[in-house]
Amino acid sequence: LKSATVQTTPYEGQKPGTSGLRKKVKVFTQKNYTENFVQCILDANGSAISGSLLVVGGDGRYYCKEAVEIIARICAANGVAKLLVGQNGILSTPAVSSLIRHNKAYGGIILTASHNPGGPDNDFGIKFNCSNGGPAPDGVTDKIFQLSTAIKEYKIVEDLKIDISKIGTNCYEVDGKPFVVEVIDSVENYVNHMKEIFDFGKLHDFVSGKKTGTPLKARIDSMNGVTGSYVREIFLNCLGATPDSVVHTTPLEDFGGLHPDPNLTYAKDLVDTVAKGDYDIGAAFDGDGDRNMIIGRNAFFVTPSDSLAVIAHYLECIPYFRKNGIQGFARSMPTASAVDLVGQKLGKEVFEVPTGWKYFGNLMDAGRLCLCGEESFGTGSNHIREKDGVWAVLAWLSIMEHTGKSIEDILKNHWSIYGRNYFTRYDYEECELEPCNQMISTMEKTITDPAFKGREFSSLGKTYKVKVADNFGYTDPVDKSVASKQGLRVVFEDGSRIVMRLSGTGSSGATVRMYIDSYEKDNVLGKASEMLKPLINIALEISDLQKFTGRTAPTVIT
Ligand code: VG1
Ligand code: CO
Repeated sequence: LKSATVQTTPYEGQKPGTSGLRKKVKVFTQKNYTENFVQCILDANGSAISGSLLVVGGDGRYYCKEAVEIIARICAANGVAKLLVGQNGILSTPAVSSLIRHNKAYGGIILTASHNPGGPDNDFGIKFNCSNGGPAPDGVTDKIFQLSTAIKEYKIVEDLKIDISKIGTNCYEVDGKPFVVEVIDSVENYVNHMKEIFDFGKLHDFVSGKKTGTPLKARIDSMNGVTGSYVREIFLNCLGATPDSVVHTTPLEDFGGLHPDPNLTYAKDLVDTVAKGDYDIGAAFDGDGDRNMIIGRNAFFVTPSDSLAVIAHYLECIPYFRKNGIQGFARSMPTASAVDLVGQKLGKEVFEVPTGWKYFGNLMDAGRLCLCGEESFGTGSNHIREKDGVWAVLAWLSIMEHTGKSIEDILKNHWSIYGRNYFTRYDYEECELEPCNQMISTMEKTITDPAFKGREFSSLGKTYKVKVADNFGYTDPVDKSVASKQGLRVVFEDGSRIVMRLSGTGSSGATVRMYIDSYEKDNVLGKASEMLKPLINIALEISDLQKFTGRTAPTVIT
């Protein structure tokens, strides 16, 4: 086979966001659009690409298979030595991270728009991960974007054909050099990795009912996303769960029309079913398998911020942490600070990073971080460099097995020790971009005015006094790289916080995210929506959100 050089012209807007480039499928299918971006990923890595091993796969959404073929042809022409490709192009995001690490690959290309809907009229995405298995840092994504604004040509092997439906090794000769595509089982490596981390023997006895006499009553909902194949193997075959414990386990190109985002709005079917039925645990994942939602009996909701703190508290019941030790913890800035309290008690470092998993990687590589999470249903550890939905459910099952308690009792016990961070997030999706930019810049001016500090805001009989307010900036403790303007935050005297930022994962318009966090030492059994009402009113007042967006209510509340 021979490579060819194709002339092309740049496309605007190939700027990776919080987690890769995400656009409508129709944008990616424009002539040379995908080709340009893939060539820029390779070019951003310079000569290291020649002779390299890359992992390629995605969440199975519409256009994944076509994209795998394009990537293979371009990689072949650019001197990549070998690709590991998931069968049918299927690999969850955590599975790619694990494969990169286990195979000491140079990196990986992940095809997903995560929790965004799929199908011909919806979203697609491409993300590059580095040799540590984690999302490329800002320095690399900035370079990819710069290259995309000036690209003139890409290299491709037009005649390269691979059957990615068959497991096996395909060898080619390209420009006189060998090029190999190995199509691998999508789940095997990941499942083996989970077996090393958790005590599958104990979990089997707990889930199958050998320990307690009755099988665990679970409803694990893959929302027609990529986790289906992983969930069937792990929960049914390895842990002996009853067949009806898992639902929506066939990955579909359009996720069956579902919005594969595990939260109270888009996983409503799960929440309603668990609320009505007889279940000990309900769980859901997003399209690419890195997010998780955990609910208990009667659909008792575990906020992701609390989930992180509880796992931190019980880390020692997981063999991986007994073996490797417990380093520090971390959370993204908008995430409620429940885990900080566990860190304090255990004498561990706790880091606060900008939104997006890429900021955790350096700390993990430096041996300072073993567990981290985000309020956006992301939880994970240093076993890989992505958040990991199935891992989170296995962690929760380990805690349930270890304590013998229900999810609700585990949370109530946690709050009685540490106090409770009430938390909610309001999303205003698909707003007009310009007014949202104006809202953020106006609010930034307001809150960074020196007169703002010390101001008092009152609503529904509660008064909050401003302690500090800024646009969050972060200096990486390891490589000292700086990320500025990562979200507006107003912190009050009692530690309560309002955070406001624009989403970096949408494919059209703007999504405003408003995060409200309030800590109570003793009053821990209230209703979050009631407890947070005053602060929500104050946030709407300070931001003037209604005026700028024209919205009187959010599209999603969690
Ligand atoms: C959102 C979440 C963020 C998460 C990111 C990627 O980003 O808020 O916490 O890391 O999605 O998650 P944004 O910029 O839209 O707020 V996923 O599951 O898309 O890989
Ligand atoms: Co995701």
